[in-house]
Amino acid sequence: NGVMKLLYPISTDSRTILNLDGIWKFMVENSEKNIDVSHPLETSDVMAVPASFNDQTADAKIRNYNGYFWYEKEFNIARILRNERLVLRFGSVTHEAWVYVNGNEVAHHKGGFTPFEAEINKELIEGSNRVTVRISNLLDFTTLPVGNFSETSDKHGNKEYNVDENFDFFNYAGIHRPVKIYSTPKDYIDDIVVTPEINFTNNSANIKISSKAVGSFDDVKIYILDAKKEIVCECSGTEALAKIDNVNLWQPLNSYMYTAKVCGIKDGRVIDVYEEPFGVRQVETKNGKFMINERPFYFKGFGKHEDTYVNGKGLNEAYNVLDLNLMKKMGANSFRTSHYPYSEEMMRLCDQEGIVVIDETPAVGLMLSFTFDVSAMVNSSYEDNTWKELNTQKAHQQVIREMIDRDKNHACVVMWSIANEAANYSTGAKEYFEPLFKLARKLDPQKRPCTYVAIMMTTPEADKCTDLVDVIALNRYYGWYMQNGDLKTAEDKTRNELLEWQDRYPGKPIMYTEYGADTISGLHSVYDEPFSEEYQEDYYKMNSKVFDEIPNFVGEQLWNFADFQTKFGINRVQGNKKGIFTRSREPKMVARYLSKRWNNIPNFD
Ligand code: BDP
Repeated sequence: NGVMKLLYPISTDSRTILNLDGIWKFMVENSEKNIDVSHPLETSDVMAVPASFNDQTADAKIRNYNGYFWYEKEFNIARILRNERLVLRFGSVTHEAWVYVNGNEVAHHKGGFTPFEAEINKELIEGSNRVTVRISNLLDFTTLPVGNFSETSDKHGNKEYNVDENFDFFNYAGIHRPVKIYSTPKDYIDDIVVTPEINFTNNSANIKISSKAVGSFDDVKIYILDAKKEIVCECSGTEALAKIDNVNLWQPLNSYMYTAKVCGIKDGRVIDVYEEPFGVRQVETKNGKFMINERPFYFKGFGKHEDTYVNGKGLNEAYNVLDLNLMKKMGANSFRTSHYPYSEEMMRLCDQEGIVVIDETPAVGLMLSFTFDVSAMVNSSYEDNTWKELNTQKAHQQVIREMIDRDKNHACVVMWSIANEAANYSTGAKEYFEPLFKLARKLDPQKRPCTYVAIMMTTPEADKCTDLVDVIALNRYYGWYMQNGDLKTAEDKTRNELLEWQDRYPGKPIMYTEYGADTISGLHSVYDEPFSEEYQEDYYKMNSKVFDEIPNFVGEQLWNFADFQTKFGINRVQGNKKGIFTRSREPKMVARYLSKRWNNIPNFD
């Protein structure tokens, strides 16, 4: 029941997959009517899965609904599979889910961006089966992301829930990622941890492969396959060590993927087989540089969202492929999974394509008061009560655990982002973040660098926890939210701040994880006014110029790859318009400038 270490479902000689994606029944919960899970849902509404429900409806009430809602689907299991272990798995359900099979609860999971699963053999019956999911999209001060929650009642006295997002993206919800039933034998491989260690002088690598098996195997045998699926070497045991000579490294935009084929063996027979892809690469920070395979890497790319028309935050693989192709065409090499872990399908694609990823938790909105006035914050005892009023520590530990559990073997992941724009300037921030960084560093078998992404007001003087981060990752909007329209002053501010960071922390690499300007595609101005395509281009040119002057500056990830949906607000015209591409991925004018710039900056210094 609930969370486990989760291998991505694949089919092998010992495993198969049934796909439950498609059309599901849908209904919002109505407090007047009790829902009896022992009977099929009484509704004629439907929703496609995987996708958010919000943009599939023509009903404004459903589109903006906050509360509990239900999905249901019927399925059959062929007799031939009944003796296998059968696991029902959700790639993600946003934000909390209770899962029933034929009316019996099999799983409960809170957290909208990580997978969960349950064995369902006991609940299955002959003939038609029913999977029912109750979902909540509510957010409050205990959840991640953080939402401002309130309860009211309608004119009949029925409860109504309100969630005001404490963050800048629409609170899309539903069954966002694939739903599968996969089979394994009764004795099975449960988890695989791959830790490569490169010997650069003789061009070889030691690969540590720890496998966790459930049930009894006499032995675990591992074959390392190269990209052509030919055996490179073999080893055995639950703690195995493989040595690859003449190793092909995983490099940014030059991916090479190996496979660890792990076989559980009993009485001389292979009972379970699992194939885990992995890349061989090393990351570390050193002397103000971000090193990949012992060379100083320069991040070029984006903060993104999982956000497309109609699908909302639901998996959209065509857009994933297009987005990576647009990135490569622009000379970008990386992105951040702002502001939550992205689909496993996207992570596997990035491994394959050599796209470098900063993997971020859903910790966004950890800031309860907002002002651009930093003058008070430089006081070391400044306190805005965020860390007294929020109660997210438990959820935060869980999302770190689940993100690292899921993504630990991905070569594309080079850094963990523990949070986006928290109140790091407020008293209590250090006490809040210290255990979280410790946890992430303990859990990650590859010991990747860790950071948090720091909001504007966290200047070098105001930030209370910079010593926790391996990379100083800054979100800065000089020339947009501040000095709007005045790029000359913005340039001075940008330069002064970056130089100050470098002065104070000469050993730490510095990068921008956000900078951008809202731009309405097609809006032009001879006066370079804000919101015009001309202003966006000038804004980026100004920033580029300063970046190139700072020796410890290791990367630029702008905000945002594409326009995206947000809640309504007077600062948002049909969403956030800071995209370099529109929401449908048409380039704005600035794409040409950036593309030229990035295609001329090598991936390594
Ligand atoms: C930052 C946030 C990001 C917003 C962006 C903006 O990290 O989610 O979308 O600024 O305002 O505060 O465009």
